[in-house]
Order: sequence, then structure tokens, then C-alpha cells
Amino acid sequence: MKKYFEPSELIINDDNSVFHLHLKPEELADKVILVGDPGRVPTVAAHFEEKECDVENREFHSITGTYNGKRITVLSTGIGCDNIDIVLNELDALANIDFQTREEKDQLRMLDIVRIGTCGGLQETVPEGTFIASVKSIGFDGLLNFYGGRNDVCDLELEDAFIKHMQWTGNQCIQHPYVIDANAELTERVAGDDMVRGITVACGGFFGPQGRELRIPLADPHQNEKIMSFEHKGLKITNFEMESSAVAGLSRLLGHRAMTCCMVIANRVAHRANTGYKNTIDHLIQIVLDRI
Ligand code: R1P
Ligand code: URA
Repeated sequence: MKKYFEPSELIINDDNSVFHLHLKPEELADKVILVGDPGRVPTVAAHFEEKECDVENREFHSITGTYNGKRITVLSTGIGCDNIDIVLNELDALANIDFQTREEKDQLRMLDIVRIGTCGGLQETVPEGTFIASVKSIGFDGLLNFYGGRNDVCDLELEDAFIKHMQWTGNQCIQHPYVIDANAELTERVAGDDMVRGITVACGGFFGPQGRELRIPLADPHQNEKIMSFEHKGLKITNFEMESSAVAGLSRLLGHRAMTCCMVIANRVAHRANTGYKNTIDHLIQIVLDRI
């Protein structure tokens, strides 16, 4: 029996577009670039030779077009993994659910999804301007813990090692972290020779969860020191951002290939930040467009 999705579970707008993204099934390409900042969407699409649709709703701005003959959809997710839950589920619905019958399709499509983001560097070796490919992500956001099959796709050995290393007790930083791999083939192709490979911690916030203390003290004042000293099978934690774990995790569970690459805009060891990054992220965009 085919799976049927009720109107309350998969919400479809009157114009046959999906509830939040406002995209229609025929408007989605197999290659998808996700960016956080809606302002980054026109920057990516400026490289397209043709545009076939340009749709906006809330923080979700999508443009589908072609780059060197490749059909690509670029879409903004806004900030945070809660939006990634919406974006990944709606992208998959556009690809793999028939909007007329509300049933899962017989032939499932696999999307190649690359997130181009910004991040905070956690080692001296990744100064501002470095491109980092997240080989693995540690999700502090808790999202994957709500989905069945989570333990089948997560790196439970690294999860255990990380939890022991952090020595959190009681309700300190309570979400159970999950550890998820990016798609290895896509990561190799997109990261090439010019990106640093590392473990990324994806946080459910920019301040406390990333160990930034303004006027509220942190639950664990030693959080970042411990994160920076963690090492597993030769890999160190290189950076903080806020979406890679949810992108990799939901893509794995849905049968899509995903990876995240970010440009470092702040280095937490050197205590420096580059606020002029919007002028330089185009180089990373160009690399991804050529390799996706
Ligand atoms: C925080 O400033 C935002 O920047 C990073 C984080 O993941 C978070 O979304 O990514 P983007 O530049 O893609 O938004
Ligand atoms: N994005 C983040 O999530 N953290 C940083 O430090 C910089 C960009």
C-alpha cells in the first residue's frame, strides 16, 4: 500500500506549491544549493545563464536556473536547524510525493544538496577566509532525536566519545548531541583540494550554545576549551555553525546526498571577526557551482 499524506500533514497551497517554500514540484532541480542568508540567493543566481523561476515566502527565497547547462535550485533557509526541518521535508515532498494523489511516488528522486554557509573557526589553523567542508557534524540542536532511524544513520561511537569528553551533568546543555556524516562522495567532489575537512558542531543558537558569553553566564564555562581539544581518529572539531547536522541528518534519512561547506568569518581562538565577508563569499559560491 502506498503511503498517503493527509492535507494537515503535507500542506499544499491553492496554486499547487508547497506550504512554506511556495515552490511547485516542477520548479525543483535535482541539484540544490542551500544558503542561510536570503541575500545570498541573488548572489548565487547572478552566475546563472538563465532563470526559470524566482519565488519568495518568509525567509525562503528560491531561484531555479542553469549554470553551465546544469539545472540548479538555490534556496535560502534563514538561520537555524528548525528551518532546515521545514526546508528538507518540503524539498523531499516536492521531489517524492505526487501532489495530485498525495501519495509517495513509485520512482524516488535523489537530490544533491550543498549548503554554502558562514561559520566560526575553532582552531588556529582555520583563520577567517578558510573554506571548511563538514565531514561530520555534531548536532547540538536535537532535531534528529525526533526521527525514527536516527541510531541507524548516526556515528554512535563518536557520539559516546564526545559526550564522555564534555562531562556534562544534570540539565547542563541537555539536548543529546547526535553525530552524522556528510555524503562522502559529494564531499570529496565539492571540497576538492582547497577546503579543510573537519568536524562541525551545529548549534541551536549563536551565543550560549556556541560558548559566547555576553551578559548571561554560560552553563559550562569550559565548553569551548573542551570542544577545541576533542579529537577522534585524527579529526578535530574545526568550526561552529547552525544547520549542517540537520541538513546531513534529514538528507540521510530521506535518501538524498548532502554536504556543507562554510567560509570562516570569525576565529574564536584568535578573537577576530571579518564583517566584510559578503564581498568574498562569491569565491566559495563559484567553486560549488563548478563542482555540484
Ligand atoms: C549565524 O550568523 C548564521 O550564519 C551561519 C550560521 O549557520 C547561521 O545560520 O550560516 P549562514 O551564513 O548560511 O546563515
Ligand atoms: N556563524 C555561526 O554560526 N557562528 C559564527 O561564529 C559565525 C558564523
